[in-house]
Order: sequence, then C-alpha cells, then structure tokens
Amino acid sequence: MSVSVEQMSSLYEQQGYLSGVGVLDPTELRQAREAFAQLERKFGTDYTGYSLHNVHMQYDWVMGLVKHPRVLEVVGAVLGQDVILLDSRFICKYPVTRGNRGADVIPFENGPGGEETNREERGEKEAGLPYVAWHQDMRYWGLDGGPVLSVWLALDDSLEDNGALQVIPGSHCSGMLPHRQSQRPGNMLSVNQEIPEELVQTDKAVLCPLLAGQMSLHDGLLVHASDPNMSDRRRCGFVIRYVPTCAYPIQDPDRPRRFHATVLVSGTDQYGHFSNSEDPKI
Ligand SMILES: O=C(O)CCC(=O)C(=O)O
Repeated sequence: MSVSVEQMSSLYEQQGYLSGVGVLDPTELRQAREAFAQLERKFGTDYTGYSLHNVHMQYDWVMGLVKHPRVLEVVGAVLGQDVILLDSRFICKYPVTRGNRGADVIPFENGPGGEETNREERGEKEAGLPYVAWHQDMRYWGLDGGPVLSVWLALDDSLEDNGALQVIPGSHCSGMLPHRQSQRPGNMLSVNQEIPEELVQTDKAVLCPLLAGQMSLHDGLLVHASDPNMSDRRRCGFVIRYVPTCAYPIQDPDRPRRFHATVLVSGTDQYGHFSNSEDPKI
C-alpha cells in the first residue's frame, strides 16, 4: 500500500522523522554514484568523507538532487510550498580495513555470541573510528521563525553494519537539549558537540536503514546519531537542509553557522531573509 504525502506529513509531525522514502530511480542513482566517484578520484576519499560542503553551487548534478521533484514533493508537504535550501553536505563513511587503519584495527564481526556481541569488545573495535554523536541539528543553526528539515539521501545502502542513522522518535518535542564537547574521538560533527548520553533515551533509539536511492527526513530538533562503519562497504549519504521562507537567521554566538549557499527551491520568497536565496544560474 502506498502512503500519500499527506500521511507522510502527519507521521513526520508525530514522530519527528520519516524513513525509507523512495527518490532516485535506477538510472538517476547510477548517474549520481558515477558523478560522486569522479569527485572521489579528483579529491581523494579523505576529502570526500566530510568536506563536500554546499557543492550544489558547483555541480549541476548536485543541484539536480536538491531540487529533485520527489524530494521537494515530500519536503513541501511538511514545510509548505515556499522552501529555501539552507545547506548541503555529503557525509561518507568509508569501510575500515587493516590497510587504511593500521594492523590494530580489525573489521567488526559478531563474536561467538552472534547478536550478543559484547558491548565492551565492540567499543574497543570502534575506538576512534568516524561516527556521529547524539545531537540536534538546531544546535548548530542560528535560525528562528520556522523549522529546519534535514533530508538524508542514500547513495549507498545505509544499514546497521555500515553506520546508518539512528533517531529517538518523538524527541523533537522536548525542545533543545544541552550539548557539550565530546570526549570520544572520531566525532564527525565539525564542532565536536554531543548531547550527554544520560539525557538521551538510547533504549528508544530506532535505526533508519535505507536502500541506495531512498531518503529519510528528520526535524531539526530530533535527537539523532550514527555509529562507525564496521562493514566492508562505503556508506555515502547526501544531507540537505531545508527551511520555509518565513525562517530567518539570528545572531547567536552559540550557533554561529552562516548561510552562504541558500537557494529558493520551491514557490516564492516574500520575505527575503536569506539574501542570496536567488536561483543561481550555474
Ligand atoms: O550521516 C550521518 O551519519 C549523520 C547525519 C546527521 O547528523 C544529519 O543528517 O543531521
């Protein structure tokens, strides 16, 4: 049974996220993956892991993704028709092998206890590997006047073993939680923030597995994180942040992120809060 965008929107309001929404057809997916592979060849994987930031301003194929009709259909059902793209970033966790991490790091496998693999043992294997700490996106964005919606579009299958996104359903209703500097090495978040674990209902965490070409969406206040990639497969996602045009930037020294690459992706902008939200001709 297919779910209407209206049903998606009400589910999103209720739980703060949606997952498993199909976007790219096989041809679009193949083209996006080939284009991404070209960037890997050009820049190297150390760079493409986290540094392809706002490249929708540089590459037509990336602009095509941020304006993909299916993405905008679902985003529009949640935010309304007048929508600005705030920011975009590829987040790619590469597989860890003996070769690229040194002999002391071995790929994660279930121990003799299968699913019951010892947490401590797993912790040791994961030590220092790239992960994303529990956080809320709004902690980073100096914004008011409207919600932020993040799309996570999978270019690879994103599953439990390669570090899929995890969310705490309903946590978007609890307001902004305190964040602090993370002590655990490997946090991919540029400002290295985390919500202290005692404030996160980790027993309620839900994994958002995606097949390549699908997306998840989450609210800017939803608590979410992701574990290291312990598989032998890449996990590449494209994160796109959208706001309704009524949202506006604020001066908040704790949330200093600026918006240099905004684009009006749908409808009209009667507010002009983001000075460069014209549709750039690239
Ligand atoms: O890609 C990830 O693992 C985390 C992404 C994330 O934190 C986000 O989309 O806000």
